Amino acid sequence: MDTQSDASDVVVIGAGISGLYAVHKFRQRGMNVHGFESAAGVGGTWFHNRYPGARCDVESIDYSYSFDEDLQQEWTWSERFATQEEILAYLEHVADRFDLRSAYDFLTRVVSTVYDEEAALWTVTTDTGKSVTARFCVMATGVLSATNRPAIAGRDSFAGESYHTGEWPHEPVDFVGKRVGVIGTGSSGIQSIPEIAKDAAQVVVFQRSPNYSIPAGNRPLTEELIAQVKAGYPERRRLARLSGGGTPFTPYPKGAMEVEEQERTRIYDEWWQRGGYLFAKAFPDQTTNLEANDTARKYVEAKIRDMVNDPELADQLIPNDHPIGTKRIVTDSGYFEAYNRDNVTLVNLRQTPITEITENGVLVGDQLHELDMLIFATGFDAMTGALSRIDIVGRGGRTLNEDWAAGPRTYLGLSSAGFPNLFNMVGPGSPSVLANMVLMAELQIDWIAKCFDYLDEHNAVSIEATQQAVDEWVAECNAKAAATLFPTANSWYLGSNIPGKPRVFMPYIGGFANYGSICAEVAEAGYKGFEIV
Ligand code: N01
Repeated sequence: MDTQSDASDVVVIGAGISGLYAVHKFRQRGMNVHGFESAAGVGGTWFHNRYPGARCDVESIDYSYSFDEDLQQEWTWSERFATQEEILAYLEHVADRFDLRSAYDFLTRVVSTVYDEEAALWTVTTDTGKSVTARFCVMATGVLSATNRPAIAGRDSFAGESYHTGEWPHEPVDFVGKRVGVIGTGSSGIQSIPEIAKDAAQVVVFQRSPNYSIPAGNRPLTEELIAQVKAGYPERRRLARLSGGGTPFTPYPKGAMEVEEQERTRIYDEWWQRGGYLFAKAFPDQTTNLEANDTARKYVEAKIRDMVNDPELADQLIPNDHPIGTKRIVTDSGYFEAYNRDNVTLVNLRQTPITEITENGVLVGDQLHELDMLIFATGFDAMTGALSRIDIVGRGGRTLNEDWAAGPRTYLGLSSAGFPNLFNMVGPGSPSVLANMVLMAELQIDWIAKCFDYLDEHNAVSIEATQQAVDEWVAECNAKAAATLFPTANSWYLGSNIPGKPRVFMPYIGGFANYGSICAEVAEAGYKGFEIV
């Protein structure tokens, strides 16, 4: 291992959507930016999640950068919901177009970042022995990037091929003629199962909790539609910024219980056609009022029963443990219909849990499901996992892991008390996964860049959230979540999928537009709630 030390103005950790834009924006300010990325290339989530069927559930025309008009005019999406491959090609194009790769050390994992109070500098150390000192540190480490392989007995003893959807190999995986087991029915499992079933001899789905999933209604984008979108992009982006989730859609103006059943069904039909997770937003009270939620749930249950031929199987595929929308509704292509195939079998782990994974397959009760391949679609240590794997040491030797032991504690999701000049991107305390990640990242990075301008104008060395601002923001985030049905679901939003993780609703659920206004007001008020030295 060679040891080498460098100095920069700012270190950006991660080359996904937020890291790439951070590098570009900070360089535009004339800053010397050093990036680190553990993968071999750019793309973050879209570099790693190459499993069959992987697509984004936000429409391609919205899930793209807005910061450069030429970029958004030049790039043309081919489908309504883009594949992983196309999104990765887009991010690679952005990296080339703005020469972003040159900022990065790839295949380099950051192991620690330590603040030196006297020098007011962060020292970022990596697994290659290289370290960089910088005034600012931007954690663009991703919220669904630390994979979770649950500690099922015998987990590593399986002798066949084994993959995690979030660490999918770059070489093609051949399913033809194979018996494939899939553990997990979240978005990754639900997107991949129908694709795998097309080639595999047999697919055995090990389901612990059924999930709501709604067909994407994916289709190629016509030239006419593309021309229309490109002509109206500024307005489309404006509406997205005024919305609750960073896409240009607003719910029906009345609550679900304020309209007659016929009108309610008409609206559900309309939002069903829109496809996917957006269905949770048809009515403004759908995820705050259980009675309203029940109407949405019943509508979707009937649809699932229509799609699955065997009524008993349909029963097992319909969730009964959470209000619809309080876990991310999956956006699928042919998931429920896949169970009508002869080669797809459901194993209901609520009836009989997995006993152990063996050399030959998965033992459930006393039945061994013999497999050639086992796929873990078991998700992520979401929102905090990637950060917790880095030793982040702030003022007075205080670590972020200690500070967040009972759940993440931030002001605006951006900053934590005791960690000057360290910014966290798109994470807990921000709308994060509840919003369009691309616009979310742009909002925060633009805010940070303006903050850098302010610090320069005021000859200031550092900025840090005050303890009081953090306490108040955490209380605000908790209050916003408590006013919804979200905390009633055992979701990864609450860390419930990771044994021992504190049960705290992590994203700010007050809406993307509100969050943007709050951040702007804080800046206009001279960075209210921050201590600037
Ligand atoms: O992960 P998940 P994911 N034994 O945590 C099961 C985004 N995303 O990768 O619910 C048996 O949702 C677990 O069961 P349970 C999107 O935001 C988006 O699928 O804990 N099963 C669950 O079924 C999404 O929400 C897209 O009972 C076990 C599954 O594994 C997020 O990423 C595509 C188990 C994990 O589901 C995460 O999705 C992909 C065990 N011990 C991802 N442990 C798009 O469409 C876990 N499970 C854009």
